[in-house]
Amino acid sequence: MATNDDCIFCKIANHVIESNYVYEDELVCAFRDMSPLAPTHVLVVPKDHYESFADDVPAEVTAALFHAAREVAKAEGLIESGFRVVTNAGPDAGQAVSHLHLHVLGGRRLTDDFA
Ligand code: DGP
Repeated sequence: MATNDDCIFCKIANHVIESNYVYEDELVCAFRDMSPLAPTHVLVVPKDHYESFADDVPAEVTAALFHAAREVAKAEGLIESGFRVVTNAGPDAGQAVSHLHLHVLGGRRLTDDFA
């Protein structure tokens, strides 16, 4: 697995285009969503390209994504108040960017739909 030259999240995850990063390790990075739906709305993405969580994502990448989501929640002060981790996969989920990403949302009372 590698990066996709046409993918915006590949470019952000590998610093070809810089963003507003809040976490980074060897496998994943996290940056603020450009259209936030909550006071904290951070995207956690792998550095390698996977279309969505429906892909054959290696277990170590899945673990790194969820580890990063928790680190983001800690750094944003959401552990006590609560937070949501969401991933959209495919058209029925409304996935807009075809690079696997977790949304980490918090900082307000979240409703029963996506956000
Ligand atoms: P989804 O529907 O799950 O594919 O959500 C994609 C999210 O990505 C959406 O909330 C907006 C965000 N987004 C799209 N392009 C960019 C970008 O170039 N930079 C940042 N920071 N966020 C982006």
